[in-house]
Amino acid sequence: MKINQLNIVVLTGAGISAESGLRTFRDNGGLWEEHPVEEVATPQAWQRNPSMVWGFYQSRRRQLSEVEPNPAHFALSKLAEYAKDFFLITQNVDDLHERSGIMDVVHMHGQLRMLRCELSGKSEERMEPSDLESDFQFCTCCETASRLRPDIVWFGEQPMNMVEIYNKIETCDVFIVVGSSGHVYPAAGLVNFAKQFNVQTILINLEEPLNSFMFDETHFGSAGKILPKLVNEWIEQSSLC
Ligand code: BV8
Repeated sequence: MKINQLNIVVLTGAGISAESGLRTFRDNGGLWEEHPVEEVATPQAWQRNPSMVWGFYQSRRRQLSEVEPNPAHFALSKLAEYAKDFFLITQNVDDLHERSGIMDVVHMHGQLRMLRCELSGKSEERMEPSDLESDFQFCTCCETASRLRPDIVWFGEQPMNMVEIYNKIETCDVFIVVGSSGHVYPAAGLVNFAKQFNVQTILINLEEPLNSFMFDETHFGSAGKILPKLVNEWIEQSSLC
C-alpha cells in the first residue's frame, strides 16, 4: 500500500532522543542508575523529599535548551507529511519531536516544559529563566499561589490520553515503536493491543527490547541511521507503485 493511503501510529521512547544527547533510563549510565525511580519518579518520593525530586526535574528542564532534535526526529516529521494520517505518541518528556516540526505530539508520560499546580491540577508552560531556578515555583492560577510540581506521570499515576491512544491504534494500519526497552506499562503493551486488530507492527531499536517478539518487523541499530533510510525507502516505494 502507498504511504499516502496508510494511517500510521508511532510510539517513541528515550532511545529516539539518545543521539540528541539526552540520557535514556535503563541503558548503561542511564538516568535510573544514578537516580533510583523510587527516589525521584513516584508521588511518594515527591511527598517524602520534594527538594530532591524538584532538583532532578529542574536539571532535566534546564538541559532542554542544550540539545537539538536528531535525524530520527526529522525522519518522523518527514513521514508525517506523507502518511494519510499520522499520530505520534511519546513516552518522552522532552520537546524534541515538536522542535523537529511535528505539531501534535501526545506525551503519555507528561512534559518537562509544563508544571502542574498541586491545588488546582492545572498545567502551565513555565520555561522562562526564572522558572528554571532551584527554588520551588508557584502557580498563577490560585488566589494564594500554590506550589507547582513537575507535569510528569510518575510510577503509579495514570498515563495521559490513553482513550485517544487506544482508539488511534485500533484503527491504524501500521504501528511503529522507536527506542523503547519495553519495560514500562501500559506503553510496552500497546504492541500487543495493536496485534489484536491485525495492525502491521514495526520496531526500530538499538538492542532487542523485552517485547521484541511481538513485532512483525524489527530493525536493530541506531534510530538516527535506520529511520531516515527506512522512511526514504517507504516514500520511494510509494512513488514507484
Ligand atoms: C500506571 C516519567 C496505572 C518519569 C515514566 C502493568 C500494567 C499497568 C501498569 C503496570 C503494569 N506492570 C507494572 C506497572 C506499573 C508501572 C510499570 O510499568 N512498572 C514497570 C517498571 C514494571 N507503570 C506505571 O506505573 C504507569 N502507570 O500503570 O498507572 C493507573 C491506572 C489508573 C489510575 C491510576 C494508575 C506509569 C508509567 C510512567 C512512569 N513514568 N516517565 C520521567 O520521565 O522522568 S516511565 C519512564 O520509562 C520514561 O518515561 C520512559 O520513557 C519510560 C520507558 O522507558 P524507555 O523510553 O523505553 O527508555 P529505556 O531507557 O527503558 O530504554 C531505551 C531504549 O532505547 C533501549 O531499549 C535502548 O536499546 C534503546 N536505544 C538507546 N539508544 C538508541 C536506542 N534505540 C534506537 N536508537 C538509539 N540511538
